Amino acid sequence: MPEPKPNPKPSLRVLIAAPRGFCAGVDRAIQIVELALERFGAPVYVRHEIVHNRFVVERLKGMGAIFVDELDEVPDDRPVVFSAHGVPKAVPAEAQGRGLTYVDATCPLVSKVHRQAERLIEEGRHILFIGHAGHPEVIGTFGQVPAGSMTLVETVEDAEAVEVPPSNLAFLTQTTLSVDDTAAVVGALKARFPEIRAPRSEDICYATSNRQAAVKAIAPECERLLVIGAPNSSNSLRLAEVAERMGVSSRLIERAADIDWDWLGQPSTIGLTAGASAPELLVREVFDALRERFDVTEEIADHTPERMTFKLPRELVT
Ligand code: 10G
Ligand code: SF4
Repeated sequence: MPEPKPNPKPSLRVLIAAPRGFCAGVDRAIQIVELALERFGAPVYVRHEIVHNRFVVERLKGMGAIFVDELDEVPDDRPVVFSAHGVPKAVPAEAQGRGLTYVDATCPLVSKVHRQAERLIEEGRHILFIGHAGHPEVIGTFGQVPAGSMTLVETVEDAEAVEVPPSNLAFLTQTTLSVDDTAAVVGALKARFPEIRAPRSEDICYATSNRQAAVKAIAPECERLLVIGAPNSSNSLRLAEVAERMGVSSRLIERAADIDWDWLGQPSTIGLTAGASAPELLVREVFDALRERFDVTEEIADHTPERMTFKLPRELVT
């Protein structure tokens, strides 16, 4: 009797979005922690997750980083790194007051928004800040200006209802928002306050908008989309949202073990992408898990090549 043939695996085309994964600010922030560990030895304290990814955080913990929520958990004689999302001014001020050694890993594109906020306040304007309540970047940006001089606007409804002085207004935004939702909120603000001052250039950063555009480019061909990213990662959540709005059922997963195989079913084409804080290693891990169950064809859908890099803080490279 001939051996029964094993069932062939079903075919699956995987469209891998590009760009995806680490942005220049995340790359820089992780390097800062690694360099601080080299320069100062372990332990190096990090205030808040350096970027919103458990895998990245665990790896750095393994190298000797200790993650804390607030500065009062940092001993006087150890260095501390501030996360890529930025911190209120009070945080470096407190570190200075205590004589702590600190390195600021705030992304330069977030710092740019901080400086814009300061300038607008110097001009006597009130700022409407478009962002998500409670996110560390929003807390950091509010902490650049005096209390009461900035008002949070999360939605079009907020923009239509917000009560602020009618003149001398400006708006700024978080860097990791939905490009489409933000355009709608800005539209509502401009309809109510035609004179409102807009930022000189878009605050939503290149990495956020490129990753959303890359998902939009592949979504029409996909039956499902997997986004690798953490549940507290704003930019990653936005990627799943973009696809959902185009009618493509999407799931945010941290690792391959999170794939819901019943939900995935047996599609012919799926999309795969990763938020700005998710390492490429996890993309390969998910891809390998797909390969165990499917006969996979991989296609990289390169949308907008990225060449952005940021300089490291001088104190770590000299
Ligand atoms: O998308 P968010 O802001 O939640 O952060 P992340 O750590 O997931 O990704 C990198 C983006 C930043 C550091 C915020 S500018
Ligand atoms: Fe910087 Fe944009 Fe990355 Fe945030 S998402 S760290 S602003 S490059």
